Amino acid sequence: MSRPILILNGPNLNMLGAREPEIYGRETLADIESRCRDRAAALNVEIAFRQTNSEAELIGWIQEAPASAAGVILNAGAYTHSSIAILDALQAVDLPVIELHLSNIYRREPFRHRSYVSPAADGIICGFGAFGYLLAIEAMVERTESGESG
Ligand code: CA2
Repeated sequence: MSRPILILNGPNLNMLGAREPEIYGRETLADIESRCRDRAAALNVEIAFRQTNSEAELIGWIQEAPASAAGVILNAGAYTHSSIAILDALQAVDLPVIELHLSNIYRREPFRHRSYVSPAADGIICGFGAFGYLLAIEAMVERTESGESG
């Protein structure tokens, strides 16, 4: 069995569906996970889907990824805009990384325009809501199964 794609979600994403539906949509994170599992099954790949509000836990999962995962899809939430520690962790990991956001961070407040994740990402998907998670899985499967690196 091949290694799972690790889908990591950062702070406050456990609140999805509860507030700000005009920005983040009405689906809960559990709804999104369910859609991801359906898409992964259709593509015949495994996923591990996680959320934490802790920067340290997110970094720990990134550090452990090479031992168990095929690639990392990361919605780092607000840590995207603040965490050099997450950037350092990602840069130490020799795996494909896709940066993911529900919203188009470049159409929002200026402080969201800077991403500390992007320099470590193979690609970025943002602005497509929950559908972006499915796009990211497709892109990761294409990247890992074709053996592309650049
Ligand atoms: O668009 C995204 O996916 C973000 O990563 C979401 C983060 C935000 O800080 C980033 O700039 C962009 C915030 C997630 C918090 O979501 C909530 C949803 C409902 C209620 C409260 C927070």
